[in-house]
Amino acid sequence: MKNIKEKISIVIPTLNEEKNLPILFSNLRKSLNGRRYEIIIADGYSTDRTIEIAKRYGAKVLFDNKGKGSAIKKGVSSARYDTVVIMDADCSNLPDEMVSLIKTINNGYDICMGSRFTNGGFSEDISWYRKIGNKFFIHLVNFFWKTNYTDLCYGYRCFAKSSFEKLHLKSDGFGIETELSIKVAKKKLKFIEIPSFEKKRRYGEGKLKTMKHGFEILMVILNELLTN
Ligand SMILES: Nc1nc2c(ncn2[C@@H]2O[C@H](COP(=O)(O)OP(=O)(O)OP(=O)(O)O)[C@@H](O)[C@H]2O)c(=O)[nH]1
Ligand SMILES: [Mg+2]
Repeated sequence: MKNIKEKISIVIPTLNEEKNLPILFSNLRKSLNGRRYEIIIADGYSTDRTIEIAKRYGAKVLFDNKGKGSAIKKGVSSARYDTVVIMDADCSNLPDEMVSLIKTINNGYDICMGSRFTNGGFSEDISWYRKIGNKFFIHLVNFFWKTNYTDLCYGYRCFAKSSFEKLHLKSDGFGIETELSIKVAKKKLKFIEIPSFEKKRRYGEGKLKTMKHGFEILMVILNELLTN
């Protein structure tokens, strides 16, 4: 009998990623050869051909107008399988790393976070000022919640859907990964980081605005400090 955890739901938030999707879908097919998986595109009402392309490749498409975090939550809640991967659409995350992410869940972890800053990880995509911001937030989180995270604001992750649902995440935007990391520590879930190589966005423009979304992430940390 096939192990049920071999089946994977891949949730990908998208906003105008028409040029990246064909490359991503074809790389996913190569990397996951032989595995059963579904792709869920959680789209923020793209105005380009993102939806047409996603449907052409057989992905399930959902819509959400609140932001990346909200789209991810919707995508995860519609996942058919208990092992869920979240990743970006811009070809920054390598599908070849997915098997290592999934293995950790098969081995009993609740969540596995890709890390660009642990031994063996790297980013071609992060600017020096975002790196400083990320480091500052990591130190805050590690200090307050006694964790040893080496990365925080990185969206290549795998988890058991049932564990994700226990966290009742509130963030609708780019604070979702930070809230997830903090709540995993608060709830004492079993987590692990593995090295990840973040490539440069292949096509199109990044949607993250450093100051605006940096502030959003800081608010997530403060809010988690003030609540149980
Ligand atoms: N549904 C939805 N997806 C979004 C939204 N904003 C960004 N995304 C998607 O979320 C993922 C991460 O966004 P990016 O713009 O790549 O953010 P980033 O990687 O920090 O920025 P770059 O390094 O410039 O690429 C991508 O797949 C985006 O298409 C949104 O408002 N709604
Ligand atoms: Mg990106």
